[in-house]
Amino acid sequence: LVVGTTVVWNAGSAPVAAIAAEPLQSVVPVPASVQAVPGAAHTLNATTKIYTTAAAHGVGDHLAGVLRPSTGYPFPVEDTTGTPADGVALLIGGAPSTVGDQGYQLTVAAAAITLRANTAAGLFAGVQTLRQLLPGKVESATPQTGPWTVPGATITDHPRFTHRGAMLDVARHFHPVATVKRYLDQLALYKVNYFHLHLTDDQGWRIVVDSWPKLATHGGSTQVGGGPGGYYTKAQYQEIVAYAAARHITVIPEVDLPGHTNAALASYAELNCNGVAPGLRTDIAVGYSSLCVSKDITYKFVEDVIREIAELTPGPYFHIGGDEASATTDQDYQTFMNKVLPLVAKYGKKPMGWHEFIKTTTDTAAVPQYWGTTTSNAVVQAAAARGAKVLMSPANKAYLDMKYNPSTPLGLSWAGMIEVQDAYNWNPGTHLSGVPETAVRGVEAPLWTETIVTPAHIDFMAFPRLAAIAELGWSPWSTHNWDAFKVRLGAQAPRWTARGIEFYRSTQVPWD
Ligand code: TNX
Repeated sequence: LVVGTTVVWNAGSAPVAAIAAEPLQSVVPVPASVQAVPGAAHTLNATTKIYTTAAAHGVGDHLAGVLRPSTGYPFPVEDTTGTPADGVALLIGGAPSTVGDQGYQLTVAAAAITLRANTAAGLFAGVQTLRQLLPGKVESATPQTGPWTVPGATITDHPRFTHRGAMLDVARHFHPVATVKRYLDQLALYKVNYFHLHLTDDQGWRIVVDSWPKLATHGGSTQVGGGPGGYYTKAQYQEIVAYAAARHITVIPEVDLPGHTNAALASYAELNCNGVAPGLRTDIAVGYSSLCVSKDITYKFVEDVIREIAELTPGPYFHIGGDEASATTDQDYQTFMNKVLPLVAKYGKKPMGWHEFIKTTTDTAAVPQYWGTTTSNAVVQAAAARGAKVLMSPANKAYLDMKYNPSTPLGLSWAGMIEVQDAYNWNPGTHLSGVPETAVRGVEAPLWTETIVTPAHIDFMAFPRLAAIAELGWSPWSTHNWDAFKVRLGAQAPRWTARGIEFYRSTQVPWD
């Protein structure tokens, strides 16, 4: 039996080990190496302590926060400088160098559980694996009955790609802070480490910009379908950034430019070439709006917006959109990006954008996000050849807003139907011709929200496909196997149910 990249059981011990160690086979994303250690299971109890290296105290608090509600145990978190002989130890240092700066080594023995990593981020990833080695009901918000037994094992793990992302569109339908936090909690469990927040679009502007206050108060006052919309105050945006950071997730803010800007154009007449503000829009058309490339005030506006949002954003990236600018001429698009990309750098950020924008720059630090539906793209290929790193979000594979099948009640279908197996069966490292694995930064699963209104809608579209994309981003390609994956995925069901995640019960998956 092969789990991860390591052969674990010999035939003689198979029946017993298979029962005792079953959770070892169901971790998503599958770890690089899993070795069962029969007889070394560890059971958490009311006296179990969590010990941490001081610099990882926050990871210890996170683990305790996961375990306390369902177990009812106190799980005190104590700093340590040694190697504790009991409890759960989260230690920075002593991990094999192969785990790098995001991986970890988890050792489960009868006396103690020891997690080692080179960074707090690595420990955090290891904690997500540990969670999944416990029964799914550990995710419950209310006390459950144990035993809380973790199978004996040594797991050595690190990600395939540095960037595992998810995007939420809060512009088409506004999603309040509580909904975003709920999604961040779900993302963390699958080792997603970047959260792309699509803050502005034709139908809504969702963040306060002090120097342009009507963006939020007017531009944020409606949404698709005509509901009341909404926006984040700066404090609320910072609350999201901090909540993400506590889960080792970096926020990438997106201000979509120069198209997808009707909400801004409706808020300030002077941003329009004709000086007339259009009305707010609540339909789902695309490609009709553009900032006025020839006006100086456009760049004052863009600079103010970038400066104010960059100031609130500790992460290194600022996403400038750049997609579907059909109302902007090619020359204007180039002119616009020539002025705007340096502004991103001026405020200390690296530009990321939907892949079209990469034709306007040779800066190899700029990150094109591929969202096309074909397997070759000349502009992206040329960027990769120059040394740019591509973020892969092919719409016909990675878009969480596409319907699963023709009877899916939510979602769009312009890029096709995406069943769970479709979401899983592609290789980010070979998908685009001329964009080899070494030119791929990672993967992102975007969730556009033209039809997505509630947290339950997010759950239904993201689960189970988010888990498939997360595994493509984390697990070594050598582990890629649909028949094995669908069983691991099916084993997530009790976990999702315990968390209140209303997932799509695809008939492709043998749900537990
Ligand atoms: C295309 S993909 C868009 C979005 C829509 C999405 C709907 C991309 C970069 N732009 O504006 O919301 O399709 O699936």
